[in-house]
Amino acid sequence: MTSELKRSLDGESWDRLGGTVTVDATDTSIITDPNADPDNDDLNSLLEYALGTSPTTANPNPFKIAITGTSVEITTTINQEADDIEITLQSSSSLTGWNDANEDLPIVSRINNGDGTTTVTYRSQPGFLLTNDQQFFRIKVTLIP
Ligand SMILES: [Ca+2]
Ligand SMILES: [Ca+2]
Repeated sequence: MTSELKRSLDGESWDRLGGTVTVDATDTSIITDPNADPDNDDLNSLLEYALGTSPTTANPNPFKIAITGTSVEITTTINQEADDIEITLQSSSSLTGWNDANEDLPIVSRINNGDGTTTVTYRSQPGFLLTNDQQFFRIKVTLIP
């Protein structure tokens, strides 16, 4: 993966550049690496772009897991304008292998937050926890070439 993200000064938008990274000259918080985490909030800049959070302001991780009875619900924000990435919810029972979780946890709602992000909710069927004693979840973000 190469650095392909540009962040505008207003913090609102990113633009895809052809394999290079630039930032506005007056922006001192240079974003040069999608794997970097300049605000130290444990979200790298690619994730921040995908989730619609600021790469230069530490923010709580928007990826949340909740349990209701025997059902699992996962919510996250997604950057509506990021059309050059693919976001996949994945699960694992042992952290050694990951599977797409689309079938187990389909998207049940999308709420437009009015700020360029959408809150997406994934939810399992009731009983999911009865058949899966241990599950880990992650959001996988891939830059589309
Ligand atoms: Ca960060
Ligand atoms: Ca951040």
